[in-house]
Amino acid sequence: MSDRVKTITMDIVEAVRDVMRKHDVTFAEYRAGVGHLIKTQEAKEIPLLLDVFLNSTVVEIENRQRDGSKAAIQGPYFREGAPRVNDSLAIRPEDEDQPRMVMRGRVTDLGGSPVADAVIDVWHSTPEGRYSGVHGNIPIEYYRGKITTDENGRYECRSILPVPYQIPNQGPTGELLEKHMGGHSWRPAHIHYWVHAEGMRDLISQAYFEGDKYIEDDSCNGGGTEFMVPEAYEDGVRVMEVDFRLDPA
Ligand code: MBD
Ligand code: FE
Repeated sequence: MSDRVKTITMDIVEAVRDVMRKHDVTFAEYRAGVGHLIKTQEAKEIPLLLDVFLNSTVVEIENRQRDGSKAAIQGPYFREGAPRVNDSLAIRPEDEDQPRMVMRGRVTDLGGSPVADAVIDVWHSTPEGRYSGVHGNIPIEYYRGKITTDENGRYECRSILPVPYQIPNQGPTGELLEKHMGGHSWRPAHIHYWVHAEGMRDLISQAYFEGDKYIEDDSCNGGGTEFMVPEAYEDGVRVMEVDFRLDPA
């Protein structure tokens, strides 16, 4: 028995009841809502549906307790067990011609001292906006990896350049956003990060690319320009310089 589970569950139920009363929800509408959830379950989109609407709220709560770099939404497509990588993520043979980026930066503590041996899980989508190990049968080793910081807290790793990204919109989540709510299902192109280091608080973050029109019109409420990286190139390769300042554990 958990008081917290009980209290939060009852508060959720009461909040939903208030909404139903406010809008005089009918039995038919109630049944339609249940039907939508059943479809979402059948399409395995419950993580997607919840993250579209609620992931950003967990982030907001978590960020009240952080003095260092702020967290960003994680999305539903992190997977355990990505390979350790050195200078590049694995690139699919069919993506060899895609433009490249280099991800680099420094991990420090709140005082600015380097954090060596931090492990940064990075993951991003394919050019068609799909994630390995999740969609279709893209092998999980592509566009995911664990990068380790050196003795100066620095990391550097290459990959292809992500592009603006549409969350899977052929299922019930897309139907809700587009057809029933008149919105869209786009997100800015993004890189996901999950930084782990001994004695430090984990940090889940993201980076966006300056110039992307979905940064401030994100179907997932992804934090906007706070996570935008200025446009810079080195030998024609987009440089994504992102530093992480970690709170203590
Ligand atoms: C994603 O790739 C994502 O990053 C988020 C936040 C939601 C859905 C899909
Ligand atoms: Fe994502």
